[in-house]
Amino acid sequence: MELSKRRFKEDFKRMLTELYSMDVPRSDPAEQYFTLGNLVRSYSARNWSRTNQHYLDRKQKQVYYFSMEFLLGRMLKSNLLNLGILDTVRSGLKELGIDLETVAKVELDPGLGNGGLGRLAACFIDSMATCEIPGHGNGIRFKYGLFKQKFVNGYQVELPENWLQNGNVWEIRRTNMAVTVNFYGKVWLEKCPEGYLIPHYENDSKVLAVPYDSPVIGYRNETVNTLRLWSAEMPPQDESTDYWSYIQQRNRIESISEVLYPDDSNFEGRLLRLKQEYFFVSAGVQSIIRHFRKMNVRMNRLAEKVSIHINDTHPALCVPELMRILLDEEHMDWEHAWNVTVNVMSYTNHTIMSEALEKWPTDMISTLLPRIYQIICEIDRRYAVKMGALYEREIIERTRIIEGGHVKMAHLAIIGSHSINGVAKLHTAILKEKVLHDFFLMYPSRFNNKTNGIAQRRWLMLANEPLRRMIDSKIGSDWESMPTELKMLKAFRNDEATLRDLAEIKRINKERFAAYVQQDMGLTINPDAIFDVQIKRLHAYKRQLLNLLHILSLYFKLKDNPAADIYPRVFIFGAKAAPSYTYAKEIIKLVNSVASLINKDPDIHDKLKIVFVENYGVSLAERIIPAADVSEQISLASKEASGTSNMKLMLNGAVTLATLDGANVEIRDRVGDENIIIFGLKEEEVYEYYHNRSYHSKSYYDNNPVLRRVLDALIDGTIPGIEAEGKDIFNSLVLYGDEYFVLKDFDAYVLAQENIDRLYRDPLKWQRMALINIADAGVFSSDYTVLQYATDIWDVAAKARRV
Ligand code: 26V
Repeated sequence: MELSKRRFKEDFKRMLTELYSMDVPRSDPAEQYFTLGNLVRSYSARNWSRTNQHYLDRKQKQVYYFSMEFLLGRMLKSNLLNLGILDTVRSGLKELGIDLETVAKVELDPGLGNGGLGRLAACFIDSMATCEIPGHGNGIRFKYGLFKQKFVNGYQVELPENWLQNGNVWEIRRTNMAVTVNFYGKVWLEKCPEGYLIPHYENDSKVLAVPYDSPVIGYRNETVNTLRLWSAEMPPQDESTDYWSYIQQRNRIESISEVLYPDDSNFEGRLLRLKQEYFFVSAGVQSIIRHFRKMNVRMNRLAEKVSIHINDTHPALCVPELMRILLDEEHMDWEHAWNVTVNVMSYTNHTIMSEALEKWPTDMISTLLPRIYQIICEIDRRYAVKMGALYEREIIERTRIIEGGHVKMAHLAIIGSHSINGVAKLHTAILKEKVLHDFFLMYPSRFNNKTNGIAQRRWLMLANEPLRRMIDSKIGSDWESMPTELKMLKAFRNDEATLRDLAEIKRINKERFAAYVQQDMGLTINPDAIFDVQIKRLHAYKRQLLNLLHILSLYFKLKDNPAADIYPRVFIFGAKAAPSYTYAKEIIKLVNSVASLINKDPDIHDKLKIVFVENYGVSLAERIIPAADVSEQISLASKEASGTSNMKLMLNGAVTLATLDGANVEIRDRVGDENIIIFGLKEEEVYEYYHNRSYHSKSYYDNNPVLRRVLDALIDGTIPGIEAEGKDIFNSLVLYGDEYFVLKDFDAYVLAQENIDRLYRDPLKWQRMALINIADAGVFSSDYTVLQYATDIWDVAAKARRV
């Protein structure tokens, strides 16, 4: 938008007076933040309503991205950037004596997600608005986001994250668009005079779903899409309701949108979680249908106008919910309704970890959602009949939705969708060949790959302004809307001045992070050291342990020979563990204990430091990623569906140290073997070991003296404070089979790390690698990813210029 500095300052002062009866000199950062937020909203208001009107007038097909999680991060600067007024506002505020950074920090980071899946959803809605795809987010307005992590004596402690405590400037409560969601009760079908079967409900319990809409502002265009998050409330009561039972019932209802479940690794069949899933699915689908009716198009053409995307299986109940509406409210016959439903739905799989797959007990679903359960049974029955005529019985048994007293949500999503995608080439291949092979045989054309992406606006333009300026000065700013243009940077691969600039920028970012660590943790780190970064959820398959065992091996090397030639390193970890995931929490304690041992050891000087940041999330990622030299992507091959921090780190000039897993494979294909460090078992080898049961971790302990010494340190008192944890971890690796091949990959990892040490000593060579990584990161923009979804899956129009 066009905005002069003068007008901005006037607007700002006026808004500050209107909202707070306050003038600039006396106002505090919180007042300034809310003033600015309101101003941004008012600037985007007209385009928001125009966008909606435009979609409706042209009856354009709409995409609804259903996701339990949207891990947005702070929105102030992102919205200013997308409106094209970041610089004007920053300098206008400066003239008023206000620092934008101070103001931006007032915003509480809305952590409405666990990790990759939720952050992907946030990048996608940003990219859909930017690419002018009519696409909106649909989710839950959790009162509490993912827990706040504290370390107490090295242990993770979880605290509530009350992100709404000061209000949320971005949202609009739309009471008039509330819908009712039904739970429990009895249901039976009766034939009505027109011949339809009509469901009758008795004793059901109703929840009011109230939408809160936030604008999703496209980058420098006129598109403003919507993120709709639902809040559970008590429906209006009649006067006879008893006061105390009212309060009790209200608490029960409001608990539905109270808190995000923090387990991304282990499925637990919690009733409240099932309520959450149906709650936002039913509210979302109902509101879509309500909106669709305004278009005056017949319901059997729904799929021409609406696409619903199921982000992982959490919203898989979209399938029976849409069926319910089409059958019970629109009186469509089953075949037509099913045809419409399958054409509307598409599904993304985000994990092959079997323990994360959702399986709900049938009695839980039938009690909580009686009508939905009937419909699921009928979908399952018809599936078995139809496919039973074509395929062997075993295949049908393995692929049915209801089996062994459970409803398998992935099967429901697959059978009910016209498209099923994985999130990186390797992941999709594993789905087709292994995990979902039966389904692939039956529905080969439904399967497709959509490699994940990231929003370069947040992860480069906002997080790394020095780098953005440098890139602009070298190749202009076209890359900002066409990220593959970053490849033009390669023209500078042998330009020493550019490579030195790049080093200088990295240095500035490292100093900035070091200052934060000093201030926040009281820990001094040396910006000349290699900053080696592993930031992601704590999970055994991601192998933070492998990283730690290597650190211990360096530690012992230095203890034996303080003069050993090790390039100084700062190892940076950021990770939350699911509160019930004991093993992951033990690893946190171990890393913290090793950190306090090494960081305090005078023999080590400045050669090794470990920084384990507390409460890793989007805001911390924005500080750490620009300061990273090395990106640790060391999951056991086949286990990480894609990874997205790998993309963010390469975009900021870190060199990737990786196994051939997830999107690392595609990163390698882009940058070439010279610009990435690959090590470790390959996916086929992992499957071969599984197949032959031929991996025996203990022999690595027995036969490798370096490894043995490192592992013994877990149990011999070398590391203070980890008795129980050290023993459990030692046992899991040495005695209980080492499920994720940590010991097997140890040597290869150590060699790869030695290679990093060597490469880093040649600054120009290193910076050239960094440059190539930045230049090749453009394809991993989520702009391209959503455009592929738009064309291949959703069949919606996008803005041609960006293709
Ligand atoms: C799963 C569950 C299961 C139990 C209940 C709570 C809960 C919450 C979240 C999840 C999601 C786990 C799957 C996930 O986050 N996958 C990650 O998705 C990223 C985006 O596609 C991908 O880059 C990561 O490799 C993948 O681990």
